[in-house]
Amino acid sequence: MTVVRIGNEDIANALDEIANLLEIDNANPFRVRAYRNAARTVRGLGKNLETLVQQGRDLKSLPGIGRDLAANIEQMLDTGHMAALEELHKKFPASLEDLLRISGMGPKRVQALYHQLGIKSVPQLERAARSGRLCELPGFGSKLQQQILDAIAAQKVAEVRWPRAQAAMYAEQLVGYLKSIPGVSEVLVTGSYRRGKETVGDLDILVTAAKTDPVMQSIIAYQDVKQVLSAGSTRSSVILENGLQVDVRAVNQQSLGAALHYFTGSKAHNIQLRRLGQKRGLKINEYGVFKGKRHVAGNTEKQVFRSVGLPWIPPELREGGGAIDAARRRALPQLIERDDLKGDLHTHTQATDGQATIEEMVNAAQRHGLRYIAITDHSRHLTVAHGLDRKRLLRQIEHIDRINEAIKGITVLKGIEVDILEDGSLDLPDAVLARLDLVIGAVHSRFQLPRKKQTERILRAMDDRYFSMLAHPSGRLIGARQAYDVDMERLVRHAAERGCFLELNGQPQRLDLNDVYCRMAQEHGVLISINSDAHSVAGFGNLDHGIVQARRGWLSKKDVLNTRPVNALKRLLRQTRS
Ligand code: DGT
Ligand code: CA
Ligand code: CA
Repeated sequence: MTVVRIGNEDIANALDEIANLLEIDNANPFRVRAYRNAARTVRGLGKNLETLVQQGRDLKSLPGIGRDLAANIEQMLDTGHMAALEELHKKFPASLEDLLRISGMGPKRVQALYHQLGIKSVPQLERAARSGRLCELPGFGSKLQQQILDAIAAQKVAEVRWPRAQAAMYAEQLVGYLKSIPGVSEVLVTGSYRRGKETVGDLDILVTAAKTDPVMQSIIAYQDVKQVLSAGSTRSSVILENGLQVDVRAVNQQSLGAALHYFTGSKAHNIQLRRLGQKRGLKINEYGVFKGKRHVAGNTEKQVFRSVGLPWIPPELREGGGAIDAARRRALPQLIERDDLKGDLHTHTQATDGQATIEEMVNAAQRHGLRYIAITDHSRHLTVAHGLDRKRLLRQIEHIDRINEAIKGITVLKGIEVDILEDGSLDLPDAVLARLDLVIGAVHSRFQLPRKKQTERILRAMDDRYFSMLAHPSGRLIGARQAYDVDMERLVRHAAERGCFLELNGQPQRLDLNDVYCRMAQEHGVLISINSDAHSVAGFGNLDHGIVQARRGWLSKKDVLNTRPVNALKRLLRQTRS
């Protein structure tokens, strides 16, 4: 019951990372070796460093651990971070460490690639290898070049992550199945899924039951299981037919809150919280909160947080990035919820590439509790979607006017998703755009423009007098297409100065703005619109995904444009034109 998960591995990893980055930095080889030796010592220790420190043991007495290293380790035990590592992180792009994870790539090789060819990321390495440029480097022959390409290909297969919405379908089925097992009371999905990450590596499911054996037997017998990785009395791992891994753990009721907290993670968050516990003489693990051997809390998550003097932190914020600090200062945001949304500002109809009529979309929006909906079909440049030209758009405008006269309880706004052309101009003349309530600009072509050109293209589009909002601002499609190269901070700043809005597109493959850029927009006071981009009546479900991403971006109701009542919204839209 009272086993502690020891952070030795975390510490050793940090020390190794420092050694790698120092080596890339051409640091003194003795220093590099000191970090590597220390990592090895920590790994082979056989005793929990955390416990040693608690017992007052001097870390300097360990082989290969001098004063500086001891201080580094104690700092990590204390705060969850090592300042020495953070300094190095500032110096090198994070993507450099991805290079080190490619099999066969040590720090020496990465150092050569980085300093001599300016290669900083796996895609850059792949391009260089394909073009044969790697052979220019001393020590890099054509054989190694091919090995690198093979390793990159293998890594792509191994690192499949699942879009959350896709994993959700499997999670829901499995949860239903587990709930139907006699004796099972709670079935909860934890891990990155519960934190709302846009992709998940695997599913982590927590079950409470009177008896755990039948649960474990049932999971292995689940019809969709392809392979059993491990099967124990309280924990099993299986792989489903589609390749998705599922870890199932059974716990007893008095540990439920502690287990839910632990397996929700993130790991970085768990480490930070455990530190807080230690300062109060508490041990926090997946079984509970302990004072000595006494179980003092753990039935509910709230209790776990309360044991360290904190309010409950929403899972979406548990990434180890400042939520605990905010909680301590009682400054956690009141995160936005689905019911806060009053309308949807990005939808498509049969007129272009949608599947439903305007009327059908409006009815569906009403069924989803919305008070306004903007019809924003594509513009003529997007020929694959049969984009609207001036004449067809004017006809749609009249049609919407007639619908608004006839309908009650919902307002239909007239809009367009207009292509931003390569030179930054919009795909329809201002005289037509002026007739609309809102104009959403979007990039659908020339994704490969260099950063400067791409950025200036979009800035110029924003400057159009009738531009209201930038759709899916980075253009990425999760698992399929990288974001185009653009200076997002400049876009955000410009939106703030220009007084226009940014979209958080709720399509599960887009979810773009991502969490980081949501926070950036919020800091600059740019309102974000959470839109479904629905292409059918079923598409309004995307709003739920958008909300999860917005919560990960720390957004509250006030930060989101379409939480405003229709009159306030119309005023804000008009202001973008003044
Ligand atoms: P994923 O599956 O890659 O999308 O990310 P997670 O966060 O679901 O990670 P996973 O499935 O490896 O583990 C689930 C949770 O269990 C994780 O968020 C925190 C907790 N956990 C796992 N390993 C450790 C560990 O070594 N130390 C601590 N403190 N927590 C851990
Ligand atoms: Ca997981
Ligand atoms: Ca897992």
